[in-house]
Amino acid sequence: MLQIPTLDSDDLTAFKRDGYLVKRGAFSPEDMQTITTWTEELVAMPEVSGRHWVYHEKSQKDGADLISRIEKIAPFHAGFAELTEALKAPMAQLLGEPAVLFKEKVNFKMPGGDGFKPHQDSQAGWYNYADMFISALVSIDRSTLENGCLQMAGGHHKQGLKMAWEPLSESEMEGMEFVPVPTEPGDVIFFDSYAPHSSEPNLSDDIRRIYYATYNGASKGDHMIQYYADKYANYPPDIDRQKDKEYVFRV
Ligand SMILES: O=C(O)CCC(=O)C(=O)O
Ligand SMILES: [Fe+2]
Repeated sequence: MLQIPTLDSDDLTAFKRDGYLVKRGAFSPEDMQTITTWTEELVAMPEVSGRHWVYHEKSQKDGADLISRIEKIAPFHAGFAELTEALKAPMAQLLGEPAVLFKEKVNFKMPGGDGFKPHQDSQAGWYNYADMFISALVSIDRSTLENGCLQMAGGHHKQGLKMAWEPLSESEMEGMEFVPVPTEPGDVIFFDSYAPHSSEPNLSDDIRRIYYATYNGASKGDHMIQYYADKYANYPPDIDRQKDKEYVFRV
């Protein structure tokens, strides 16, 4: 059984103020060994239609094919399903009500994996489902500035949604300072779906795997099935793509 992370009142205060919270050592080294093994199992699972969703990218270093991301994991892996359960308690503390899972993924960011332009996660159409989500970032590997750790602009979540389906513009970013938040295995960053963040490509030689699980308050409903159905229609996993169609990652 994984340990259940618990937040204290200082954590809740920091989350309200900054729009994110770094909980160091939320999972023990033993739990992280287990989660790392699960992640290896996930990569080894056959990439077939109708299961977990695998997305690839071209290396920024040499154009080689890399796995960039695997989504929709917990329905097909009991270990990750347990992890989504373990995160519900701290999520409920932050949401002030029981937490319902919305979506989850692993961003692999292999050596050569690309970064992410500054954005708010709600910009990716999440506002169609609920007005507020919180994500937990579980650091599987160490993340550093060199391998593309998250960078957060604290305190700007209170301004709500900027332009949908576009990264943040220069004018929207005026007054924002993006600060690198390196993490060690077992650290968890909880962040609000309006908290601006970005990351650099991984030009180092180290893999940077991060698990993300996103939740909304139970009073806002259970949207996971509909979210995945809508996303499938617009941005299906690579295995289900039509050859002659172009799919654009927007935010
Ligand atoms: O994993 C990263 O570097 C950032 C990912 C991110 O912000 C996202 O997937 O929305
Ligand atoms: Fe994001």
